[in-house]
Amino acid sequence: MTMLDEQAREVLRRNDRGGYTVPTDGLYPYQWNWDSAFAAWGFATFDLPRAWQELETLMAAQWDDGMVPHIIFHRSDPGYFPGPDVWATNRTPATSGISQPPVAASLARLIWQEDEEMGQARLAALYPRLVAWHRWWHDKRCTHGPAAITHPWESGRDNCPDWDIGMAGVDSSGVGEYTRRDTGHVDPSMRPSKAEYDRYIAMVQFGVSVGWDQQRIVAEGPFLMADPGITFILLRAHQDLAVLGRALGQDVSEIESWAMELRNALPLIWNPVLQAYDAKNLRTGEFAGVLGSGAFLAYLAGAANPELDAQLMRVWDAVQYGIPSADPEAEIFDPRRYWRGPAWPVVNSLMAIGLRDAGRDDLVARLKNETAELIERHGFFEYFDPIDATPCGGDNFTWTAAIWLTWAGKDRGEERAKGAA
Ligand code: 9WN
Repeated sequence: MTMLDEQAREVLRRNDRGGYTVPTDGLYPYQWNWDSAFAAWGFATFDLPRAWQELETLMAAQWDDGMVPHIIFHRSDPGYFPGPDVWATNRTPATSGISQPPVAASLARLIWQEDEEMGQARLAALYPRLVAWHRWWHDKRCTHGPAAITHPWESGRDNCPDWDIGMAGVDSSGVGEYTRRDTGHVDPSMRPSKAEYDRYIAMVQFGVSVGWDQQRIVAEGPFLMADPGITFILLRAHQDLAVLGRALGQDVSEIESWAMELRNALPLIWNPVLQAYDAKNLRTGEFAGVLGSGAFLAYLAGAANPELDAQLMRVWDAVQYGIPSADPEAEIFDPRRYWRGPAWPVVNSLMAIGLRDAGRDDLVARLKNETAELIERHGFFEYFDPIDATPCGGDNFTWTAAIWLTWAGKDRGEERAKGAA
């Protein structure tokens, strides 16, 4: 075990709040949905029971309609805004009112593969909840075909340029006064702008005003966009969930039909002008017209094509450390601002799974090497500038540590020795 492996474990242990892990101390003091799934994957490299527990505390917060919220506010903390009082979902424990990328089934499958015998019972207990969550995505959010989001935070790629056209239509004039906390923890120039935050809060206020009624949010809410990122993550997760279901002796035909429907909907998010998958404003039918990491998650769902391959190589070759979250040759590119250009180790790890399945071992090796270098040079930061490797956002970040343990840092010693020989 290397020193970085030990440090990565330490990051997970230190961010452990007893059954759940915070993304990082200070900036994000609660349990976040997809962060927790990655944390579980990380724990699985050295503490399998703790890995299952992370997924259990996440899925225990599931709503009656199947939705798994994006934040679970186990203990109130004034260091984060918007907190439980702003979301006002009237749940115990308190939660936000939106969801996040459904990576849990895919990562549960990877964890279970490490723990087939002992993990079977824990998987069996989680399985119905995972199915209910996937059904929620299918029934409530795939009504237009691809997966739709009702708030940019649902995408996990919060302020990426994909959402700009949808955000432009959000009226934030009545949002009122509030104090942000995020800009007190990290460099404000890296965080979303005040105008963006006003709109984020206006969307939360709309959810509160309709009692978080999904049907009304989808039909009348201020924002509804098709997200290529979630579409591909969900498609992959449906397939992984079906594998888990079969292993548990369940009938998975319903899950298979969701996957088939979603795959058939992919042409709806292919933008022929952009020559790539693209986000779409479902209120107007307009494409976002920007290329970002959501499109490249197509690899995860086995949905890439030669045009997308060419785009991937173009944006990747334009930076030193892949894969940028937005097109470096586009005007909107901002290498250090959340999701508007930086490289995110956690997204790289998902793409690597897809590239590996596509037999692109050369690209997987390159991506792994570049991701590992970022972490070796600067530590477990939330994300990085893809041009000069500047570490950005929060430090001692759970998902970056998890990615080190599960992928980027795996066999790193031997690989470096081979490279030097
Ligand atoms: C809002 C926790 C989360 C991640 C998201 C990331 C950021 C929150 C924020 O942090 O979002 O959910 O306040 O900026 O964009 O992907 O899950 O790490």
